[in-house]
Amino acid sequence: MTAQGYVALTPDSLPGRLGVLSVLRERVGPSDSWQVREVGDGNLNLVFIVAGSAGQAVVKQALPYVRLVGESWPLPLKRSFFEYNALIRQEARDPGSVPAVWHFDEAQAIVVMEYLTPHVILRQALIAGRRVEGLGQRLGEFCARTLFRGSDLSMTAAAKKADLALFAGNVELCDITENLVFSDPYFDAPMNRHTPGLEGIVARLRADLSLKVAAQHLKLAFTSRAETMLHGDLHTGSIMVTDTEAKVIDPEFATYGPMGFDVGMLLANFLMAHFSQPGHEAAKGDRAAHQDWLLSVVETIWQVFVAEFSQLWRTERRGILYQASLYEDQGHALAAEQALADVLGRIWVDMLGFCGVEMHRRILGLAHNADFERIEDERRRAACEARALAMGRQLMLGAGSMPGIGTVTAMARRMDKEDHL
Ligand code: SR1
Ligand code: MG
Repeated sequence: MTAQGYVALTPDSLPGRLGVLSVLRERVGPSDSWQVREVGDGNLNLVFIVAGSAGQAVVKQALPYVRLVGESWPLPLKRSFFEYNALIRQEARDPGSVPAVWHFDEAQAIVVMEYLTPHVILRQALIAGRRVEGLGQRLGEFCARTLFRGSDLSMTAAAKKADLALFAGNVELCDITENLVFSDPYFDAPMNRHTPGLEGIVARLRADLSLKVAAQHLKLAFTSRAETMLHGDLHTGSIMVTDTEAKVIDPEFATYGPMGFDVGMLLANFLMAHFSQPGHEAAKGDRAAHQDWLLSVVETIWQVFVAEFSQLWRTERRGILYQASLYEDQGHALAAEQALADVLGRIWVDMLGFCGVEMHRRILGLAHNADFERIEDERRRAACEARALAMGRQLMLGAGSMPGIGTVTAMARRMDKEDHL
């Protein structure tokens, strides 16, 4: 027990401790009917599925340390508070995009929410070669709606500044991103690891001075440009899917940051899924169609993001930035369109850089992706990872001169045929 009375749940203790919650009794049934399983496979938290006579629920509880590493790396329970606050904002900004939150207990760092079924983690579906209908559309909309509506383009100045202050407290989770994403991959940091066989390309990347500079420019953007409320960890392990639906989970890394961050992280994870596919094929080329589909999702996410963001710009721009009073109301609607194109152009360049840095850290840093890790043959895994590393470098250094999303997917197709080891 901590000083504040926090105690980690176990499957045995959960019914006795949470059975008093009326929301759980109504949704799941009386606690003597509950079956509890701990299913958390992420890097940080406990996740329980509670099944009873009336239904099911998820109980997520933060641990006071990083689960992936152990008690030697303490991590504050307050991340649960940021997750809860991000979830309710995402629901308001893009209704139906996240699981319904039923209860929050700040002292115990517990969020009780809807159990998504028959959903699975998107990353596992992509590794298995499964497709999700409408995935790019849904994720593009989610990014545009949450990023636009969480910013000074939409919020009142007072509400935005209050949220800026609230999420500024998420110091320790931002610190993880600041170190693990933007710095550790570019030197021999203690927690780094990589697949044997990558030594040559790793040495070249770490000796690439322009790349180190680009990574720190991106870190500067992340730490200083509080443009909107980010999900903060939008990878394919933070999305649950059926064959036709996608929901976004796990926004505990939420913070105010640059618009391009979430989209960049997301596209990076689809590009890594693409590069990992040859490692999962049973016969040569049997994942080619799946690779094409993954790249089509990359294109759709970006295209839908642009279309939806533009639509919101034209219809919901009620914040303090680029006011209609300055443009449309003065007969200068064209200037508003010019400003939109400029803003999207900046998001595009940022997005490509964040995309590249995420591809590097998932291969060179502490927290790797199952897409690659699941490839047992190390030589094969290294060959796939080397292509992703090369593409990440190209995105970070070439971000300012990439004309469109088709260039990105064309580059991924070309690099997939090259040997970068
Ligand atoms: C120590 S936490 C490592 C990673 O897991 C989370 O999902 C974030 O991606 C973080 O960077
Ligand atoms: Mg997570």
